[in-house]
Amino acid sequence: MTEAIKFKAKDYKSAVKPIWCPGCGHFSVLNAITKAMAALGLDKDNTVLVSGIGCSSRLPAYVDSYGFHGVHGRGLAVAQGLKVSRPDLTVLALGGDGDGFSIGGNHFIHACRRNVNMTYIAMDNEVYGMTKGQASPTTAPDWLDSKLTPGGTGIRPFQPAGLALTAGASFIARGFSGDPNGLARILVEAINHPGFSFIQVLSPCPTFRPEQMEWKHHVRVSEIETTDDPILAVQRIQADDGMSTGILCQRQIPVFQPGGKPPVAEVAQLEGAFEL
Ligand SMILES: Cc1ncc(C[n+]2csc(CCOP(=O)(O)OP(=O)(O)O)c2C)c(N)n1
Ligand code: SF4
Repeated sequence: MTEAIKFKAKDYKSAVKPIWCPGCGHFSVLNAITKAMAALGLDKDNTVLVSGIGCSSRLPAYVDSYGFHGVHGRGLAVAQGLKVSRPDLTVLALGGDGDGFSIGGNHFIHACRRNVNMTYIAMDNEVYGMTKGQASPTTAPDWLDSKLTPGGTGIRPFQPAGLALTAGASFIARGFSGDPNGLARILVEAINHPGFSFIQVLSPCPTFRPEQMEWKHHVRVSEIETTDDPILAVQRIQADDGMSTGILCQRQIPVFQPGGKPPVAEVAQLEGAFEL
Protein backbone atom coordinates (compact mmCIF):
# COMPACT_ATOMS: atom_id res chain seq x y z
CA MET A 1 0.00 0.00 0.00
CA THR A 2 1.43 3.46 -0.91
CA GLU A 3 1.67 6.04 1.85
CA ALA A 4 -0.27 9.28 1.27
CA ILE A 5 2.18 12.15 0.63
CA LYS A 6 2.28 14.69 3.50
CA PHE A 7 2.82 18.22 2.22
CA LYS A 8 4.05 21.24 4.13
CA ALA A 9 2.30 24.61 3.76
CA LYS A 10 4.92 25.86 1.29
CA ASP A 11 4.32 22.80 -0.92
CA TYR A 12 0.74 23.98 -1.51
CA LYS A 13 2.02 27.19 -3.16
CA SER A 14 2.23 27.21 -6.95
CA ALA A 15 5.20 28.47 -8.97
CA VAL A 16 3.23 31.62 -9.88
CA LYS A 17 4.48 34.63 -7.89
CA PRO A 18 1.75 36.90 -6.49
CA ILE A 19 1.60 40.36 -8.05
CA TRP A 20 -0.12 42.02 -5.07
CA CYS A 21 1.26 45.36 -3.82
CA PRO A 22 3.86 45.16 -1.04
CA GLY A 23 2.11 44.86 2.33
CA CYS A 24 -1.24 43.71 0.87
CA GLY A 25 -3.16 41.61 3.40
CA HIS A 26 -3.98 39.01 0.76
CA PHE A 27 -0.39 37.60 1.03
CA SER A 28 -1.10 36.47 4.59
CA VAL A 29 -4.49 35.04 3.63
CA LEU A 30 -2.65 32.89 1.06
CA ASN A 31 -0.25 31.77 3.82
CA ALA A 32 -3.15 30.92 6.13
CA ILE A 33 -4.91 28.91 3.41
CA THR A 34 -1.81 26.84 2.62
CA LYS A 35 -1.21 26.29 6.36
CA ALA A 36 -4.78 25.01 6.74
CA MET A 37 -4.40 22.78 3.66
CA ALA A 38 -1.24 21.27 5.18
CA ALA A 39 -2.85 20.82 8.61
CA LEU A 40 -5.74 18.94 6.99
CA GLY A 41 -3.44 17.06 4.60
CA LEU A 42 -5.70 18.05 1.69
CA ASP A 43 -5.20 16.13 -1.52
CA LYS A 44 -4.12 18.64 -4.20
CA ASP A 45 -5.95 16.67 -6.90
CA ASN A 46 -9.25 16.82 -5.02
CA THR A 47 -9.19 20.41 -3.83
CA VAL A 48 -10.59 23.26 -5.93
CA LEU A 49 -10.33 27.00 -5.28
CA VAL A 50 -12.90 29.09 -7.15
CA SER A 51 -12.89 32.88 -7.28
CA GLY A 52 -14.50 35.88 -8.92
CA ILE A 53 -12.57 38.96 -10.05
CA GLY A 54 -10.45 41.33 -7.97
CA CYS A 55 -6.97 41.41 -6.44
CA SER A 56 -8.16 38.87 -3.84
CA SER A 57 -9.67 36.68 -6.56
CA ARG A 58 -6.21 36.11 -8.04
CA LEU A 59 -5.47 33.77 -5.13
CA PRO A 60 -6.32 30.39 -6.78
CA ALA A 61 -3.44 30.91 -9.24
CA TYR A 62 -1.00 30.96 -6.32
CA VAL A 63 -2.12 27.61 -4.88
CA ASP A 64 -0.94 24.27 -6.23
CA SER A 65 -4.36 22.64 -6.61
CA TYR A 66 -7.17 22.94 -9.11
CA GLY A 67 -8.54 26.46 -9.49
CA PHE A 68 -11.09 28.49 -11.42
CA HIS A 69 -10.70 32.26 -11.80
CA GLY A 70 -14.23 33.12 -12.75
CA VAL A 71 -16.45 36.05 -13.53
CA HIS A 72 -16.95 39.04 -11.20
CA GLY A 73 -19.34 38.10 -8.37
CA ARG A 74 -20.05 34.62 -9.69
CA GLY A 75 -17.48 32.52 -7.83
CA LEU A 76 -20.10 31.16 -5.43
CA ALA A 77 -22.40 30.05 -8.25
CA VAL A 78 -19.60 28.07 -9.88
CA ALA A 79 -18.34 26.68 -6.55
CA GLN A 80 -21.78 25.47 -5.41
CA GLY A 81 -22.45 23.86 -8.80
CA LEU A 82 -19.12 22.09 -8.63
CA LYS A 83 -19.67 20.81 -5.09
CA VAL A 84 -23.17 19.43 -5.69
CA SER A 85 -22.02 17.64 -8.85
CA ARG A 86 -18.72 16.42 -7.29
CA PRO A 87 -19.37 16.04 -3.53
CA ASP A 88 -16.06 14.16 -3.20
CA LEU A 89 -14.09 17.42 -3.77
CA THR A 90 -13.06 19.97 -1.16
CA VAL A 91 -14.32 23.27 -2.55
CA LEU A 92 -13.20 26.73 -1.40
CA ALA A 93 -14.63 29.92 -2.89
CA LEU A 94 -12.72 33.20 -2.48
CA GLY A 95 -13.00 36.85 -3.34
CA GLY A 96 -13.20 40.40 -2.09
CA ASP A 97 -15.91 42.50 -0.45
CA GLY A 98 -16.74 44.13 -3.79
CA ASP A 99 -16.91 40.81 -5.58
CA GLY A 100 -18.89 39.02 -2.88
CA PHE A 101 -21.21 41.61 -1.37
CA SER A 102 -21.89 43.97 -4.28
CA ILE A 103 -22.16 42.30 -7.69
CA GLY A 104 -22.17 38.88 -5.98
CA GLY A 105 -24.44 39.83 -3.08
CA ASN A 106 -27.40 37.86 -4.34
CA HIS A 107 -25.33 34.69 -4.67
CA PHE A 108 -23.97 35.26 -1.18
CA ILE A 109 -27.32 35.39 0.60
CA HIS A 110 -28.67 32.39 -1.28
CA ALA A 111 -25.49 30.39 -0.68
CA CYS A 112 -25.95 31.07 3.05
CA ARG A 113 -29.48 29.67 3.05
CA ARG A 114 -28.72 26.80 0.66
CA ASN A 115 -25.99 25.33 2.90
CA VAL A 116 -23.87 23.46 0.36
CA ASN A 117 -20.91 21.80 2.10
CA MET A 118 -18.15 24.24 1.12
CA THR A 119 -16.10 27.15 2.46
CA TYR A 120 -16.30 30.79 1.41
CA ILE A 121 -13.49 33.23 2.26
CA ALA A 122 -14.28 36.93 1.69
CA MET A 123 -11.17 39.14 1.93
CA ASP A 124 -12.61 42.40 3.19
CA ASN A 125 -10.57 45.59 2.70
CA GLU A 126 -13.63 47.85 2.48
CA VAL A 127 -12.64 48.97 -1.02
CA TYR A 128 -12.44 47.87 -4.65
CA GLY A 129 -8.65 47.42 -4.81
CA MET A 130 -8.23 46.16 -8.36
CA THR A 131 -10.19 48.99 -9.98
CA LYS A 132 -8.33 51.66 -8.02
CA GLY A 133 -10.19 52.44 -4.88
CA GLN A 134 -13.96 52.81 -5.29
CA ALA A 135 -16.24 52.37 -2.28
CA SER A 136 -17.65 48.89 -1.69
CA PRO A 137 -20.68 47.68 0.35
CA THR A 138 -18.48 47.52 3.48
CA THR A 139 -16.99 51.03 3.11
CA ALA A 140 -17.88 53.46 5.89
CA PRO A 141 -20.33 56.19 4.72
CA ASP A 142 -17.88 58.99 5.54
CA TRP A 143 -14.76 57.60 3.84
CA LEU A 144 -13.64 60.60 1.82
CA ASP A 145 -10.60 59.47 -0.12
CA SER A 146 -12.39 58.22 -3.24
CA LYS A 147 -12.75 60.75 -6.07
CA LEU A 148 -15.86 58.89 -7.21
CA THR A 149 -17.75 59.54 -3.97
CA PRO A 150 -16.75 63.05 -2.88
CA GLY A 151 -18.00 63.69 0.64
CA GLY A 152 -18.37 59.93 1.25
CA THR A 153 -21.08 57.57 0.05
CA GLY A 154 -23.52 58.47 2.81
CA ILE A 155 -24.70 54.86 2.67
CA ARG A 156 -24.57 52.56 5.69
CA PRO A 157 -22.28 49.56 5.09
CA PHE A 158 -23.22 45.89 5.17
CA GLN A 159 -22.32 43.92 8.27
CA PRO A 160 -21.18 40.69 6.52
CA ALA A 161 -21.37 38.43 9.60
CA GLY A 162 -24.85 39.67 10.51
CA LEU A 163 -26.00 39.34 6.91
CA ALA A 164 -24.70 35.75 6.74
CA LEU A 165 -26.46 34.88 9.99
CA THR A 166 -29.85 36.25 8.99
CA ALA A 167 -29.52 34.60 5.56
CA GLY A 168 -29.13 31.25 7.36
CA ALA A 169 -25.42 30.41 7.23
CA SER A 170 -24.44 27.53 9.51
CA PHE A 171 -20.82 28.62 10.20
CA ILE A 172 -19.81 32.28 10.50
CA ALA A 173 -16.35 33.44 11.47
CA ARG A 174 -14.12 36.49 11.27
CA GLY A 175 -10.35 36.35 10.83
CA PHE A 176 -7.51 38.81 10.31
CA SER A 177 -4.73 38.58 7.74
CA GLY A 178 -2.33 39.92 10.38
CA ASP A 179 -2.87 36.70 12.37
CA PRO A 180 -2.29 33.96 9.77
CA ASN A 181 -1.97 31.21 12.39
CA GLY A 182 -5.28 32.17 14.01
CA LEU A 183 -6.86 32.41 10.56
CA ALA A 184 -5.48 28.98 9.59
CA ARG A 185 -7.08 27.47 12.73
CA ILE A 186 -10.44 29.01 11.80
CA LEU A 187 -10.08 27.70 8.24
CA VAL A 188 -9.45 24.16 9.47
CA GLU A 189 -12.71 24.30 11.48
CA ALA A 190 -14.54 25.88 8.52
CA ILE A 191 -13.42 23.23 6.04
CA ASN A 192 -14.32 20.46 8.51
CA HIS A 193 -17.75 21.96 9.18
CA PRO A 194 -20.56 20.10 7.35
CA GLY A 195 -22.32 22.91 5.49
CA PHE A 196 -21.65 26.40 4.14
CA SER A 197 -18.85 28.07 6.11
CA PHE A 198 -18.39 31.81 5.75
CA ILE A 199 -15.24 33.57 6.90
CA GLN A 200 -14.92 37.35 6.65
CA VAL A 201 -11.19 38.08 6.64
CA LEU A 202 -10.11 41.61 7.48
CA SER A 203 -7.34 42.02 4.88
CA PRO A 204 -5.91 45.55 4.56
CA CYS A 205 -5.31 47.32 1.23
CA PRO A 206 -2.30 49.56 2.01
CA THR A 207 -2.48 51.15 -1.46
CA PHE A 208 -5.99 52.60 -1.34
CA ARG A 209 -6.72 52.33 2.40
CA PRO A 210 -3.34 52.97 4.09
CA GLU A 211 -5.13 53.78 7.34
CA GLN A 212 -6.06 50.06 7.56
CA MET A 213 -2.48 49.35 8.61
CA GLU A 214 -3.77 50.47 12.03
CA TRP A 215 -6.16 47.50 12.15
CA LYS A 216 -3.47 45.45 13.88
CA HIS A 217 -3.99 47.67 16.95
CA HIS A 218 -7.78 47.24 16.94
CA VAL A 219 -8.34 43.59 15.98
CA ARG A 220 -8.70 41.23 18.95
CA VAL A 221 -9.45 37.55 19.39
CA SER A 222 -13.00 37.25 20.73
CA GLU A 223 -13.08 36.05 24.33
CA ILE A 224 -16.64 34.79 23.87
CA GLU A 225 -17.20 31.11 23.14
CA THR A 226 -18.77 30.06 19.85
CA THR A 227 -22.54 29.68 20.04
CA ASP A 228 -25.09 27.65 18.11
CA ASP A 229 -27.86 30.03 19.21
CA PRO A 230 -28.57 32.48 16.35
CA ILE A 231 -30.34 34.96 18.66
CA LEU A 232 -27.31 35.17 20.94
CA ALA A 233 -25.02 35.35 17.90
CA VAL A 234 -26.92 38.25 16.36
CA GLN A 235 -26.82 40.15 19.69
CA ARG A 236 -23.05 39.62 19.87
CA ILE A 237 -22.54 40.67 16.26
CA GLN A 238 -24.61 43.83 16.76
CA ALA A 239 -22.75 44.74 19.96
CA ASP A 240 -19.33 44.23 18.34
CA ASP A 241 -17.31 46.85 16.44
CA GLY A 242 -16.53 44.34 13.68
CA MET A 243 -12.95 43.85 14.90
CA SER A 244 -13.38 40.67 17.02
CA THR A 245 -12.08 37.50 15.45
CA GLY A 246 -13.08 33.87 15.98
CA ILE A 247 -15.96 31.55 15.17
CA LEU A 248 -19.02 33.69 15.87
CA CYS A 249 -21.68 31.05 15.26
CA GLN A 250 -21.68 27.36 14.32
CA ARG A 251 -24.81 25.22 14.06
CA GLN A 252 -25.92 22.00 12.42
CA ILE A 253 -28.39 22.49 9.57
CA PRO A 254 -29.16 19.88 6.85
CA VAL A 255 -26.63 20.12 4.02
CA PHE A 256 -27.96 20.74 0.52
CA GLN A 257 -26.78 17.84 -1.61
CA PRO A 258 -29.23 16.82 -4.31
CA GLY A 259 -29.02 13.11 -5.11
CA GLY A 260 -29.88 11.16 -8.22
CA LYS A 261 -28.38 11.22 -11.66
CA PRO A 262 -27.15 14.57 -13.06
CA PRO A 263 -29.54 15.82 -15.78
CA VAL A 264 -26.61 16.09 -18.20
CA ALA A 265 -23.86 13.46 -18.19
CA GLU A 266 -21.63 14.71 -21.01
CA VAL A 267 -20.59 18.22 -22.06
CA ALA A 268 -21.41 17.28 -25.68
CA GLN A 269 -25.01 16.61 -24.60
CA LEU A 270 -25.19 20.11 -23.07
CA GLU A 271 -23.68 21.71 -26.17
CA GLY A 272 -26.29 19.91 -28.27
CA ALA A 273 -29.05 21.64 -26.31
CA PHE A 274 -27.74 25.02 -27.50
CA GLU A 275 -27.49 24.13 -31.21
CA LEU A 276 -29.73 26.24 -33.45
C1 LIG B 1 -19.01 42.49 -14.64
C2 LIG B 1 -17.85 43.27 -14.12
N1 LIG B 1 -18.06 44.48 -13.56
C3 LIG B 1 -17.01 45.19 -13.08
C4 LIG B 1 -15.75 44.70 -13.19
C5 LIG B 1 -14.60 45.54 -12.70
N2 LIG B 1 -14.02 45.04 -11.47
C6 LIG B 1 -12.97 44.20 -11.46
S1 LIG B 1 -12.45 43.82 -9.93
C7 LIG B 1 -13.64 44.82 -9.24
C8 LIG B 1 -13.75 45.03 -7.75
C9 LIG B 1 -12.80 44.23 -6.95
O1 LIG B 1 -12.90 44.58 -5.58
P1 LIG B 1 -12.94 43.49 -4.47
O2 LIG B 1 -13.80 42.35 -4.84
O3 LIG B 1 -13.29 44.17 -3.19
O4 LIG B 1 -11.46 42.91 -4.43
P2 LIG B 1 -10.04 43.56 -4.12
O5 LIG B 1 -9.50 43.96 -5.48
O6 LIG B 1 -10.24 44.73 -3.21
O7 LIG B 1 -9.29 42.45 -3.51
C10 LIG B 1 -14.44 45.42 -10.22
C11 LIG B 1 -15.55 46.34 -9.95
C12 LIG B 1 -15.57 43.43 -13.79
N3 LIG B 1 -14.34 42.88 -13.89
N4 LIG B 1 -16.62 42.75 -14.24
S1 SF4 C 1 -4.62 47.41 -4.72
FE1 SF4 C 1 -4.95 46.90 -2.55
S2 SF4 C 1 -6.00 44.89 -2.60
FE2 SF4 C 1 -5.03 45.20 -4.61
S3 SF4 C 1 -3.02 44.20 -4.46
FE3 SF4 C 1 -2.76 46.39 -3.98
S4 SF4 C 1 -2.89 46.48 -1.74
FE4 SF4 C 1 -3.78 44.52 -2.37
